[in-house]
Amino acid sequence: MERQKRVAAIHDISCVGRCSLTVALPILSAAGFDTGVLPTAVLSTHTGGFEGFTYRDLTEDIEPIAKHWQSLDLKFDALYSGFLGSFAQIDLVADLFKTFRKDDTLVMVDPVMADNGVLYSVYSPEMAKGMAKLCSMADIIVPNLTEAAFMLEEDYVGDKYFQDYVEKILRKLSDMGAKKVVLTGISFDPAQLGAACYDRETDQVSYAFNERVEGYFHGTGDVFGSTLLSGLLNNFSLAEATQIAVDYTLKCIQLTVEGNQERRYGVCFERALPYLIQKLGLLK
Ligand code: PXL
Repeated sequence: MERQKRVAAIHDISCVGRCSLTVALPILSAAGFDTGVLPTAVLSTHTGGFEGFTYRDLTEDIEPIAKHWQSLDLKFDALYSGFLGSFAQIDLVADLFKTFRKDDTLVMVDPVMADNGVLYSVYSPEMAKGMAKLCSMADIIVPNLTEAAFMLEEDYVGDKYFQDYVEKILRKLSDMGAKKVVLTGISFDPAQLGAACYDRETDQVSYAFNERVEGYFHGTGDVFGSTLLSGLLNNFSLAEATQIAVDYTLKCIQLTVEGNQERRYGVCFERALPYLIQKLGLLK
């Protein structure tokens, strides 16, 4: 067997309601990677759709975990951050990137903090400045349009925009520092939903779309991000990996709707894993 790639996934654990680590870990593992986790917070459920969730901020654990990993001389092929437990974690995760980034390490930041024009309830607007700083250190960033607007300090345009707006936003996001940008939740036609990609090295913009299923599906940003990373680490191009992520996310949503599952528990991504493994060319 060739050397197995190792990933560090830096997200919260929401104990119930599939998102963040309960999605990233199984997807990256199924895609063939040795996936380590660095939990940023432990919540009894995610914050969207449940009342009274518990919230344990694990800020104090990040440095000791990173120190121990350093003492083991651990090497990571990818560092993938998502939902952070506190504003203070921005600097700690930035330090972790500095420590563990080697020449061929892929650093992916999903600036998880907002959707549909609003910040998640646990965050204040300063988080956007912090996330912009973290994004400036990444090779690839995966914001949605709301997160992009917050980081660029622009108004959120909702669903009223055209291609020139998306391409301007992609370039502005890349000006912050990341060579590759994937903007999620893009739609120019009510029947289609997908993502826009920008590769600064080639100055190329590309789009990946598939059918839109009406409604809000919790945790799909994490399904998308984990799948995108799985594609990139399996040597697909940015455009190919983005299309795989769009297609797999749609499959997960379709299974959830067909199975008439309660939306706040997240999407049935487990049932679609065989489809993903096939798309990634891992079935020999
Ligand atoms: O899927 C994003 C996410 C991650 N983690 C927590 C969340 C959310 C979205 O609401 O609440 C705790």
